[in-house]
Amino acid sequence: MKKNIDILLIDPKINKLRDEPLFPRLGICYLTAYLMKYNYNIQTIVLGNYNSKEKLISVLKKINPRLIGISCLTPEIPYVYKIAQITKEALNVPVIAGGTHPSFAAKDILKNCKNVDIVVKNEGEITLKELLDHFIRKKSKSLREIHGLIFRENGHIVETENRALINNLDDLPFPLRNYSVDFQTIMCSRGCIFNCRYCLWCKIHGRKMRYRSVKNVTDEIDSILNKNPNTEFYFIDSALNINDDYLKNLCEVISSRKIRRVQMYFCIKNMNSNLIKSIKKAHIIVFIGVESGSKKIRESLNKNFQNSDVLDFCDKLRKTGISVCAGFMLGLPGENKQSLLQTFNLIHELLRRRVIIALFSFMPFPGTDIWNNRNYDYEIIDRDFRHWTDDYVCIRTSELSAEELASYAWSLRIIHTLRMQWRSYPLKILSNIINFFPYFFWERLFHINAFYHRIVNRIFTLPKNRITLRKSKKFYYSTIDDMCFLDRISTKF
Ligand code: B12
Ligand code: SF4
Repeated sequence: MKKNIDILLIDPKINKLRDEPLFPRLGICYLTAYLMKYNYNIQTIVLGNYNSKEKLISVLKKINPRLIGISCLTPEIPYVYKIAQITKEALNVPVIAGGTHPSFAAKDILKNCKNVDIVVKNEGEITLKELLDHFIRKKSKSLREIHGLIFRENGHIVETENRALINNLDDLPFPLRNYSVDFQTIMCSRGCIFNCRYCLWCKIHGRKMRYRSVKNVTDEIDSILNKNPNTEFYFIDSALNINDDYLKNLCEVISSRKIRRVQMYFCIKNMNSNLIKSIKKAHIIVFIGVESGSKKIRESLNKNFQNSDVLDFCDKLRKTGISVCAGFMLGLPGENKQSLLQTFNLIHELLRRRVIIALFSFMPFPGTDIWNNRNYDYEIIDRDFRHWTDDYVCIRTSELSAEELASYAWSLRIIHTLRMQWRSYPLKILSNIINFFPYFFWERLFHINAFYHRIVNRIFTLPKNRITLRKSKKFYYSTIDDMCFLDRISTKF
């Protein structure tokens, strides 16, 4: 006999990057496994698989769950409102929202969308289980007694006490994954001892590090490899090199398994040569968040290291043959031509050391210190969250317009791409010329006038046409009839 589904968890994967497979995000995989441990019947769907309103309605009716849970990142919020509306039309069951955006904008969500009934803040496992106990098993706890909730009651918004963080992560069952994909995110810890002003990780999972035992992580790695030996691992922990002993043990485990590719985030700090050797042996690709070449901007982000620290750190790893990828954000609060030039110069030094560079646009996500403290030098110029993805520039600073920020970012991307090691002969020659005159190119960039910025923007960013770009399916994949009803959705905040 077909089991009744207690909760349907929805991953509203709207902006699908070209190569990103359609499998549920890790948060949903954790929630599913946790609820199953308590014998609840769960189903998850990734919205990219149901790309029309009719299909979604028919799937909802077929599954016929008793509750709906929707995970939500900031750019997804307007779509989440739409999904909530469709689910209410189709089923009229309680709709619960959780995840990064709801954790910080719970009241806005309840005010803006009457179809979302309850918001779960921060870590969701225990809170969601208690919600199911309440709705499905009719256990006595009233909603007011469940920690970590915000909900509507008789027209008023009620907020319950904060949920304590899960102490022993080994108690959590392994996330329920889709093993048909060759790429898995995995986490050994929750929390972060740093407090970068643009970050939400330390806010959701706290400032205190909570580690799984290496044995527990090893068992999970082995169970994944047993099901798919080709799996690549992307460790999403804040900075695994905070704890030398833990990282060393983890490296030993990784070295002893034949893993195709492993990526980890590190912070910039002195590492001893033995640890570096272990990292090399485990073939780990190291990601670091440098964010800016300007000391002043970095300090305002609470990132207190020098450019020389970044270069020393990369030198040490690169000399041992470890691949390093350094991430930068362009258009940070207080960004001006001078800070951009400092960033360009640092990138130049890193490229000489064959460090891979990843460039992102800064976005002041709700809940971050930069969002909360309006004394930072920036002004949001596009308040439509749907646009807050990828390379989009949604702010301006007192010295640079969004158009200028976008075109500097694109110019840097172009130069950076050309400076890569090309195999084809004409590109190789061009790349060598640019490598020879990098300062010339970069400095020229700052003397170019508004006409140049307009042209670059017209070609590369096309901000007003982003939805059209998505529809072209060449770059993006959209869902639910390309959200044809988006015009009617309000994104007030
Ligand atoms: C891994 C990752 C990715 C991977 C996702 C791979 C995958 N399928 O899992 C990739 C690279 C694809 C990615 C893409 C993007 N990402 Co990303 N990503 C992350 C990262 C590093 C980890 C997320 C994670 O797995 N966390 C671990 C889980 C366990 O925690 P969690 O998600 O918070 O879930 C818990 C709670 O939130 C809650 N919860 C979550 N969902 C729900 C639902 C319900 C119903 C309930 C009750 C509770 C609940 O319970 C969970 C368990 O405790 C975070 C940064 C970070 N360190 O958090 C950024 C982060 C989530 N990403 C972010 C962004 C912006 C994006 C993109 C939009 C970027 C872009 N392209 O422009 C895209 C969106 C892609 C998409 N369509 O989904 C932002 C979100 C900011 C925001 N305010 O929403 C973050 C926070 C990074 C940042 N910039 O600060 N990302
Ligand atoms: S180190 Fe990373 S996870 Fe920690 S606060 Fe900074 S950006 Fe966030």
